[in-house]
Amino acid sequence: MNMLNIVLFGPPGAGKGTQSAKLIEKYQLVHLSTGDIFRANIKGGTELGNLAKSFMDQGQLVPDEVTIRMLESEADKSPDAKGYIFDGFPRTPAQAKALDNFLATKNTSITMMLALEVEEEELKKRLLLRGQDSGRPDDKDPAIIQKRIDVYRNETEPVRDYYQAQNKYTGIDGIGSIDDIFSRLCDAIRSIAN
Ligand code: B4P
Repeated sequence: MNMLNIVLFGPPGAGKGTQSAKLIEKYQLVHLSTGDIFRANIKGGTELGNLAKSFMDQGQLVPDEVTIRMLESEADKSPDAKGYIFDGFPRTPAQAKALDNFLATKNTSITMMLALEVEEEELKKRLLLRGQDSGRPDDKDPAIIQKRIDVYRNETEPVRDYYQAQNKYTGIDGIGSIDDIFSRLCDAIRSIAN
């Protein structure tokens, strides 16, 4: 059986983490969130965590080399997966190329990119709201939130073109209730994966 490998894409606060939680349950996929893995390392006080924190607290991307190595070792922990949801990865074209090469060594590939589309004002609102009780330092400061959005526009948006060139890109309206957006994602998966 072919694996179902989904890149869930979108700006900070678009709902990637929120929708991933629902998708992994429905499709029995392995969830690989680079943001979550970094935060777990920060909590555990590991060397990787300390390095990641110095970038994340500034709203910057963690360097590609570190992120790619970490993602691959995390994916290797689930060799029998029916598929993966890549949440917050790839965030640069170099990460996207590395992911293609990595999956090729497993005789599989990305099935589709689903890109959540949400405008900037709504993103800022959601992140500041989460910042009130999540304990995430990168959600508390409007200047850091703006920096993350700028980094997304400058460094991450080209990843969309990378998948568009492979005919794997689908845009999804990311405004509305969490359940409505989830239905849109499921409809897209149904029409593409079959
Ligand atoms: P991430 O952890 O990926 O965080 P994020 O972009 O803020 O998105 P997240 O998934 O958490 O939020 P969501 O949209 O679900 O990255 C954090 C940092 O880690 C990056 O800035 C970077 O430094 C580093 N990093 C991670 N991956 C990296 C990589 N590959 N390369 C380099 N660096 C990397 O939700 C946001 C909020 O909106 C939530 O509070 C949610 O409840 C709310 N929400 C969701 N859906 C909603 C809806 N429909 N309506 C209203 N609110 C909604």
